[in-house]
Amino acid sequence: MTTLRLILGDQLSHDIAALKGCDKDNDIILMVEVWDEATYVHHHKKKIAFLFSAMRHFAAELQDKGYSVHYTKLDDEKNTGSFRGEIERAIKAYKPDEIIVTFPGEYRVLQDMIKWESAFEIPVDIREDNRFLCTPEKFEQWAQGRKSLRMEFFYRDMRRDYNILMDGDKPEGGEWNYDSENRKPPKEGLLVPPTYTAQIDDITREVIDLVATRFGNHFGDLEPFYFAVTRDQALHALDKFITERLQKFGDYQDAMVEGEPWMFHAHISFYLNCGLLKPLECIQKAQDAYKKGKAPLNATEGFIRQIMGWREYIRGIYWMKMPDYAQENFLEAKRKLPNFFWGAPTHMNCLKQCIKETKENAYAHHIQRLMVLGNFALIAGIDPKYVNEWYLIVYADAYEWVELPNVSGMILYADGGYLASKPYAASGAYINKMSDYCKGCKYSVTKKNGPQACPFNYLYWDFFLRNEDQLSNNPRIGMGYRTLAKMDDDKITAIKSDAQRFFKAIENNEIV
Ligand code: FAD
Ligand code: DLZ
Ligand code: SF4
Repeated sequence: MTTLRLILGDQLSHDIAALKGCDKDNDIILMVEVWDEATYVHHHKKKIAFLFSAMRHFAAELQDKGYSVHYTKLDDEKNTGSFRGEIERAIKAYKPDEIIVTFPGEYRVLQDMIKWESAFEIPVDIREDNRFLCTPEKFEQWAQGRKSLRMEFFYRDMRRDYNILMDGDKPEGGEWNYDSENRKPPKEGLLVPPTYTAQIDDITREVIDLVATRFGNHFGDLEPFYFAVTRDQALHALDKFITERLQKFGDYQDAMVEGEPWMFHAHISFYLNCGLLKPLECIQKAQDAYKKGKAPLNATEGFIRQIMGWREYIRGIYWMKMPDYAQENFLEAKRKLPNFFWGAPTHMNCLKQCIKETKENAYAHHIQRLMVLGNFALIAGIDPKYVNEWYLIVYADAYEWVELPNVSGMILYADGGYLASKPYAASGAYINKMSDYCKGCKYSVTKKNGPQACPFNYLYWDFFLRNEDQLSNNPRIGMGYRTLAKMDDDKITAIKSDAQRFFKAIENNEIV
């Protein structure tokens, strides 16, 4: 009996479900680089190079372990360019009795997979993805009967279930969440350790050349390339975070500094999401550092909450709410994405820096994604479909299961508050407090109106004015509407006219 076992580009784990029970003498492992996956959105060049190199290294590791791997490279002459086409070719070549796959990370791929059994007339076993800490079924049970969901309660249950940072049945230190200690602005002369940098080997070099030739028109810088592409390297990157950055992760979690793209974050999302790292090992390493007195509780809890709480919660919402979630647009936002998101010039220094770093690294840290880029997309009323496409393209860690709820739910409030209790709208004052971007900006963050004023200031109020019907009855933003009610007519007129001038300028592709 021969089984064809398909491993996708974001399933690079040696204990992935599709490999369980593999008969090395008879079974074939199929891995394919396909044009369709690299171009259904035009992924960042660095993201494609990262994934193809990690796939090739993973295939070589499997071969070393004695598996028979059929690997299709992108430029193989007979490559059909799609999962379906490649499976069809493998069926002809190996005549398998069964196909085994692991549950994919995107709804569109699952819809295709579900049809393979009838299309190929071979049993297809789609196995649960064993790399997550909460199954979609368990999440749905947790969510059932709750009117609105809150990550915090889900996270507490996960801490209890996995006995992480627990002191008996109480949270370690007495609190579940130490976020109030995690909002320090950056101070002058903060020394940020460099991020992990891998050496380029022959496999990665070949992939970089391939991506340069075949995907030259995609957004983003291909080189310098420094991502880990094997599990060993990814484990080094994780250890480097635990020993060099975790200490300050909490304190400076929300801080942004010009020229410091990495700050004290972990830079492991790309490795976690493609399977090179496992969530529980990251959590346990952080917990061990805390127990040995090498990391404070606010940092350890904050880091663990991101992985055990947010990451699992986001995935639960995705699978529970798809396919409708992708169409949500509660605020009826319709504007196109301004050209500066693709690198055209802008005078807004915060956006310029975050987009420049995104282009260079296929990475921006959470607060840049949320409070600069996302905040702008929200208050400028950009259509969720364009914002989702952008985030899915530009970040090396982006797959729809994690990108879509973060964008539509967390930043755009497109789901009407299902995921987040209020829109994360902020004026320039927040960006000025948490970063040094405003120092180098053409606009004045203290000016509220007029051509010199920081656009975030008037767009913020214009956002609340535009969306009064949908938002004014939300108790968590009542304060904003009470402030608006006290503004005189001249102030309201100035806000609206500044916003109109700004929108007109971006529509005309003027530099704003
Ligand atoms: P750290 O800040 O060091 O956090 C540690 C880990 O926690 C991350 O590696 C990640 O696995 C997890 N994590 C933290 N926050 C979240 C979150 N909100 N959702 C899911 N996991 C989280 N993350 C992605 O992995 N892929 C995406 O496509 C993605 N898109 C995002 C879009 C927007 C608009 C926002 C606001 C956030 C998005 N995030 C996404 C979440 C978060 O920004 C990234 O996980 C994080 O910046 C990755 O960098 P890091 O590894 O240094 O994370
Ligand atoms: C993102 C991506 C890219 C760029 N290329 C491939 C590929 O050639 N082969 C592959 O198996 N996977 C690729 N991926 C990851 C898939 O898009 C991902 O597995 C699906 O989106 C499901 O999560
Ligand atoms: Fe951004 Fe406004 Fe500060 Fe300029 S002044 S960097 S636009 S927040």
